[in-house]
Amino acid sequence: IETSVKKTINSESKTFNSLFKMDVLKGLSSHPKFLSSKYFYDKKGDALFVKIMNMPEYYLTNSEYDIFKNKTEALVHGLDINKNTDFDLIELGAGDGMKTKELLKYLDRENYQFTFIPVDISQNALNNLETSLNEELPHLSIETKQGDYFHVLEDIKTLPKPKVILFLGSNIGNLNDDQARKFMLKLSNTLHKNDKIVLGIDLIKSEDIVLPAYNDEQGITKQFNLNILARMNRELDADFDLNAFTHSPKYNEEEGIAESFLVSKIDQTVRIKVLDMTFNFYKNETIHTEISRKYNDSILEHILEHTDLNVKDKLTDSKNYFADYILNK
Ligand code: AVJ
Repeated sequence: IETSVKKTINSESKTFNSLFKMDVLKGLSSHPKFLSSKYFYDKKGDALFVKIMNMPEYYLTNSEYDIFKNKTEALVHGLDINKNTDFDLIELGAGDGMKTKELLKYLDRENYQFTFIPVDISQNALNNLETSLNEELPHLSIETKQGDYFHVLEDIKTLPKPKVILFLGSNIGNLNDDQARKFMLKLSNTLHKNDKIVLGIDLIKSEDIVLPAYNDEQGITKQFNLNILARMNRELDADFDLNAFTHSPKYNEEEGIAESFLVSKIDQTVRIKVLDMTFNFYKNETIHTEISRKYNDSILEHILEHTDLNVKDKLTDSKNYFADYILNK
């Protein structure tokens, strides 16, 4: 394995690429098989996710946009920012910034002093965001940061100014509760007293609303899920036949947990050249690719239990589908 690992390292993302390899090896050697949803987001995956955010079934983005567009003043009020002090506005998983732009425009108009620091795993998404912000808000001070949330927190910790952290879009929902507790604890420990977090989470609701968001008519979510196989073909020289797998989303309404799987349609063997290995899939075998957790107040309390964070405010959209919580350290 060592030699083939070395051979394929590409200069741009050395560590990332070898992490991908190690994670694929681990996930496809496990029973049941799994792959991390963070690997959806390459250039193709980013574009598919933008399409997802624009689909009628994917209510999450519209609901949170409703809050950012129509409750901007309440949101900024909840953040308790002193207009005379410089602060850092850090967004974890910034994506295309559609919702955040509403907040940025407001802060800009009201003469708040701040630097916007969008963090994303995708350099491609950051480049697109920086370009569009330079056009729309030419005076905005921006510093992009590429990386995994967990790793980026180390850098954020050393920033001296007061901070507002945006963690929107129910991105936290890709973590299971145990991981979310650890993450929020780590996040809390990177903050100073009175720093704020805006945590956007999807609220538990019925299956007839949630499931279509992960199983749209046009099949965009299916392509998004399959992109993880396509990405292994591209980057790890694998030979996955995308037609030999189906997209299978599930939602448990009592727990409020949506999950996505890829299911092998047939008995098959796939070769991943870069790992110098083959993997067997039996008919109907699943690969778990994503969890999209939904929340309520008590689940959130449980996740924040051992942190120094307190819920200061809760803003919801007009349909009560989604909530942005303001947390105070
Ligand atoms: C970006 C993690 C919030 O789980 O709803 C959308 C990703 N996956 N459709 C979500 C996603 C399938 C999304 N998050």
